[in-house]
Amino acid sequence: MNISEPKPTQFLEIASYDSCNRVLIADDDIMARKILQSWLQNWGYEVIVAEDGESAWDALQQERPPEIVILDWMMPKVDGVELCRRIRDDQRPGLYQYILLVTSRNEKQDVVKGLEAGADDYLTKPLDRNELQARLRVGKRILTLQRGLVQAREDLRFQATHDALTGVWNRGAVLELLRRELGRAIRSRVSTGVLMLDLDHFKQVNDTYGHLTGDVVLKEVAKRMSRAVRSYDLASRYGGEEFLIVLPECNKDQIQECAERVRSAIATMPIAVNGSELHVTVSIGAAISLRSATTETDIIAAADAALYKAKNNGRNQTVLSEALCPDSWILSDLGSEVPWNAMSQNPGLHS
Ligand code: GH3
Ligand code: MG
Ligand code: MG
Repeated sequence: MNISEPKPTQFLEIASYDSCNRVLIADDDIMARKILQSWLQNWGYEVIVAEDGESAWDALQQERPPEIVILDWMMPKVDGVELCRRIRDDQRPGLYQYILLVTSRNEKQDVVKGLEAGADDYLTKPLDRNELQARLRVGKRILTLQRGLVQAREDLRFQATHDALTGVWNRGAVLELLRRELGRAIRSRVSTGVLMLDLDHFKQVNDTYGHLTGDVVLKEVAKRMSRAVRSYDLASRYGGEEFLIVLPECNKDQIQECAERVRSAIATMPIAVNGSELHVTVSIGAAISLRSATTETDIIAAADAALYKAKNNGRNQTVLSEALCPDSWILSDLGSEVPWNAMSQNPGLHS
């Protein structure tokens, strides 16, 4: 996933806090349905009605399903208890539905059966208008609390895996993603590319303009880098002023193109900060995994060594590692081969 302007909610679909207003009424008794519908509409709920368990289930399959469900115990096809079970078995993470089971029975074991099937609350017919209204408010309160907890958990998960300054993946997360990607690549017989970027003479930016300006530059570099890669590439901050990009299913052509896109996206336009225009460049070390086992340590070491060469060659350029890619190795699964000397025809690219 390329995260150019990340938001925690990209992790998980979580219904917004104020949206616990959609209610599904499932009841085979037309009069009961009509009365409930008119009460709920008067209280400001958006109402969806279903006349049996099967159509209630269909109504719950829509992309934005109702948040509160009022289910009649006795219904043809699929009864309320069975529907409760289905809803709970199929629960999407972050999209909890509050279920009120309604029945004319009131024996203790029925209450237990309903709650064990997944109902949150239980009402007996004939319904009392005020009691129903109060219980719906309880439902909304529970839903709001539940969503707040899920949101907080997702925010924490986001913070644990993303860099606080730039919003791209952090080092720990990208190393794990790279490890998984390399494993997947071996199974699917494809190659993974890695770009290690380091800002050129960045210390001078801090020394001349201050640390805060340096931070703005880092953010802008992360943004440009993220925009320059494919949607399924993984852009990360590896440390200080170093960034790592993982390119799943990548061949020599693609890594060359991608590195050049990233390099020029950063070098071509100066970065405007507090009235100054800063010309920033990056050096890039590139490496592609072998189709036999390549560990994340190996590929990063190869990209690092290539980055070192790029710095020594004069910076603002890419060097593609030969450590993991001997000439004899051909990416036949992935399309065309590029001779090594083709890399040096581009002024920004060297091998
Ligand atoms: P080279 O071209 O050889 O990479 O030179 P350089 O100046 O970029 O490299 P050096 O390693 O000497 O300096 C890196 C600088 O990056 C020093 C450090 O203060 C700065 N830096 C690291 N992390 C941050 C950060 O989060 N914010 C800011 N503003 N600066 C940072
Ligand atoms: Mg550095
Ligand atoms: Mg540097």
